[in-house]
Amino acid sequence: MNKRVSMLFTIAAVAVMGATLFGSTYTQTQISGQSIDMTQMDVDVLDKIRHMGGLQLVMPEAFAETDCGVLESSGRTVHDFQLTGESVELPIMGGKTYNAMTFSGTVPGPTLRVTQGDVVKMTLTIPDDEVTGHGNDMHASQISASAFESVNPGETSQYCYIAEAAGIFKYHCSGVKLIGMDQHVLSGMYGIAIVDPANGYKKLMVEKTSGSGELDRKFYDADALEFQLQYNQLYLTPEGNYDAGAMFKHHNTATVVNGMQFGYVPNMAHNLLVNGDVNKNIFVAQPWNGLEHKQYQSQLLFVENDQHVRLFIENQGNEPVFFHIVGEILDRVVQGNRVQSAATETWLLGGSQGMIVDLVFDEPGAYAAVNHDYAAIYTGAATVFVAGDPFGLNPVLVEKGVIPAPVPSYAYALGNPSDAVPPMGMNSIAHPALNIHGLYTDEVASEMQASGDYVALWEVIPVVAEILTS
Ligand SMILES: [Cu+2]
Repeated sequence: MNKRVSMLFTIAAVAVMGATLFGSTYTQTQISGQSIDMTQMDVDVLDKIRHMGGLQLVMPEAFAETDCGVLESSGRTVHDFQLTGESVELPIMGGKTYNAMTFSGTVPGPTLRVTQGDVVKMTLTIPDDEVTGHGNDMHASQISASAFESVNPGETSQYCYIAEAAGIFKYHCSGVKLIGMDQHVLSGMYGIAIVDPANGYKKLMVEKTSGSGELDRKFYDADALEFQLQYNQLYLTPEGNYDAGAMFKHHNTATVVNGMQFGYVPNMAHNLLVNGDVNKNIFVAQPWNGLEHKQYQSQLLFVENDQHVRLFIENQGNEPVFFHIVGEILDRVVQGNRVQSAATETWLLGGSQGMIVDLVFDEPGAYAAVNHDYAAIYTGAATVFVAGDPFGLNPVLVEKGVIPAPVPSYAYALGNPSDAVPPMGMNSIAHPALNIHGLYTDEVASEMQASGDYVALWEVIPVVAEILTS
């Protein structure tokens, strides 16, 4: 291909990229003479880009180039964030598997946590036996997109940046020079970076009425018990392959939270504790009920009453998230490091948008965090929090010797699911225990078990059940 033709293809490719990814202001006229029909906004477009050999980024160097050497010796704290790109088979609801793509064998990928002003050194390694190249685009960075180049199997690449803005930020695979980016992200290659504000988080104010007509303000320390929830969709063929046609039509086959449909609902152990029978379900849908699911067995999120809880929430997907907690009010909504709302019922997240929700669970009970889009709820976006001891289990658990004394949350007996808990930050309250839960490969789950930092509930529950039923 001569230089002139090659340049035309690049222009056309950029036009198509703009149209395909960002909603087009390009018209057929503007790219007339090219072989791509812009009225065909479907899978064919991606196929044509593929046949052209990918997209070449020709955008100007809009942001300052960063150099790892300079940044590493800048005196700032440096975080070495290493990821691998791995295609693996992972389970979906209903006993089948799908062809997932992962960062480091987990969906979502590992969470990066830094403080505003720190340097991030992002290294992506693609193993020799991986079937495709991958890239990594971290939304916490502000560097030329050309830094997110594709990395081929058997290669390693890195870039560095200063995390200048506080907040929660998506990171995701950028495909092979943008080819297949949709497939890679919607098959599991996404995660978050949490950038803690340089001066820490703010204390939480909750308005309370006194009953005598006066308004009271209750303040909670900035330290909070933290969770992370990442929303996404799966678009799959019956064989478990990515279905681009379904994606273009927004016909998702599953709504996932941290990679799984209904990953945080009761299981057989909770049935036993509450109903005295492992087979008597306490929730309408318990697809990951049995011990045989190991790291995939559903687990609940346990919090104390009157405790400051901080949720890091990211919409990784292709559909909006109407975040709501059934039975609770979102006491504060923060985006970046700015308060957006307080005492609100629901907050909307568009695609690739995140927020920090601060709240206090006022009464003992079970609360479902949902994407308040009924299609999303019914296809997987229901996550159950249990606050305090709503089922009156403390006396039983103490009497049977499972716990030595009454506890303020069931996390002291069962732990909280590891994939829903971010790394510790500057205002984090440590969870009493963490159990191994998540869309992890068996290798990742065994490494976690071997570390001794996590509880393997599939081994502990039979022992506890024995005690409770004896
Ligand atoms: Cu990828």
